[in-house]
Amino acid sequence: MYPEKFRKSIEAVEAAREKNIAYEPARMTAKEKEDLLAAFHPDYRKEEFTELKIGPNKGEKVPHELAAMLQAKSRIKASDVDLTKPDYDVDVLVIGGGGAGSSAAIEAHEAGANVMIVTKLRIGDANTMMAEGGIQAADKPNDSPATHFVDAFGGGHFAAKRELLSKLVCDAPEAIQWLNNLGVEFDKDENGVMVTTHGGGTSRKRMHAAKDYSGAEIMRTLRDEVLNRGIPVVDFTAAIELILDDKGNAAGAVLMNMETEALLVARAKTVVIATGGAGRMHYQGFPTSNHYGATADGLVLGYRVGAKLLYADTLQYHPTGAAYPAQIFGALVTEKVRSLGAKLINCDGEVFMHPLETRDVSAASIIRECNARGKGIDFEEAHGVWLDTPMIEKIGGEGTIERRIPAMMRMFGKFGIDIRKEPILIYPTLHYQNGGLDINVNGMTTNVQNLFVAGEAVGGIHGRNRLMGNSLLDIIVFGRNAGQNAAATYRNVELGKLTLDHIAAFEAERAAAGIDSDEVSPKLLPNYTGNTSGI
Ligand code: MEZ
Repeated sequence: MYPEKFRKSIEAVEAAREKNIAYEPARMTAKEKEDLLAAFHPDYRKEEFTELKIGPNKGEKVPHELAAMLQAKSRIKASDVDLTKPDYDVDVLVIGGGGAGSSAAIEAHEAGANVMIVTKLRIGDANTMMAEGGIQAADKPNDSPATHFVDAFGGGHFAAKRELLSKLVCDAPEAIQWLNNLGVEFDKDENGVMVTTHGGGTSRKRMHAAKDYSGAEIMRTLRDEVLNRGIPVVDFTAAIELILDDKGNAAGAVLMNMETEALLVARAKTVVIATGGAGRMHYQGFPTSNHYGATADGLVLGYRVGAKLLYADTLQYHPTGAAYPAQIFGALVTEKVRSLGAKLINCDGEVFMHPLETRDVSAASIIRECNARGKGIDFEEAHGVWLDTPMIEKIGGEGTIERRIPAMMRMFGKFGIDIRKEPILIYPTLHYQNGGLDINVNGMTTNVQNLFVAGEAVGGIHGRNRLMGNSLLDIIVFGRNAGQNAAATYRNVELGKLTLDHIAAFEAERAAAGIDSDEVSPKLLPNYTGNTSGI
């Protein structure tokens, strides 16, 4: 239920609805996009970034909050654990129990490796679970991986590592079949053909979905597969430091029981970091669509042993986070809502942009509408612009919302907002880290041997902006890839003596750079105590 004072603006949206449905807003030119991003996208706010003083990316800019974690102290000293008596001894250690970690574990297991998953929460507590709108794959007759590549490369500002993006799009059709065979219930028509839609920046309809809970459906299936195979999952246990051997290669991790804080040692011939994203870092004070554990842990673990980061200065703000009511502030309002026809409308009932521009451009455009043009809804309770969901029913026919985006209908329905009849208020929300650890096409970090990375902790697959549905795709393609390659690698690994010498070396670097903060990392969980801002 909206407060009475929102009414006047809602009436303006209603009055203009028919006209706005018919109106086809122009796409922005490349120059218009560039200028818009420079002026309004949060990645361009210089004061929100700082130069790293130590580590492999010394001199590069990252958000203040990330710099604090990357340059923080370890949670332990080397003498806190006995590396000669490992609690676990495996071929492949997967850190993270989301979609990427599960896919890696399944493939490593399939290849005969002794694999174990360790996760600080439970298997499935991950951004995968939160993904709604779908997963891209060019598997229709009018589409091709080459077209998919062109869309994603342009959408990412031509910055993606070509070989990674190429693998992503070429392996996509097979990834969909793999998921389908595992039991993912994709939306299909009466002939059993998968239904696909557009996303922002896609030139073909290639978004495969399970209604608007695609990630939950994929995660459910992967989790079942992990458990059915009997792959050990050590939950509520965080990796807090990587272990190297005396050759400088990855050789396991120090683990911490989240309840008792007891330390454990996992020795491994290969390690896969699949720790996910960073929304709970709340960069620049933004709310987030991410799950509770998204605190950039993998980036910290990798960085401290010398693994390089790529594009850690670029984040994705999903254009449509829920802005009202407060209980769901920042929650994801899937891009599929716009794919199905809903347009973004300002407080005067005007369409101010094409609804399917790429995400960075859409977010910047919404921020401009609210902050520079004074055309946002701006009340004490909330600010943002309208997403005119009733358009969907008018375009697709009665029942479209319930059939295609039932979770969205339910989320708002709980607060007395019937999205079939009333628009919803949205504002950008922190959604995805475009940057992460730098890998080669085998999924191994470019400079630490036997250390693999998959999923949102990787940088460079999407360049400086990711298109919708390419993240669910990358967790599958690069999760499987990491698992397969870790399994192929471990057979030739002869582990040397395990060491945590890098902790003291990092501490010395901190001291030499004059860093004396007492903060420790990885962060593991957000700290909301004493925070009055609501995030
Ligand atoms: O890829 C995503 O981030 C995604 C599918 C999100 C969404 O809008 O549903």
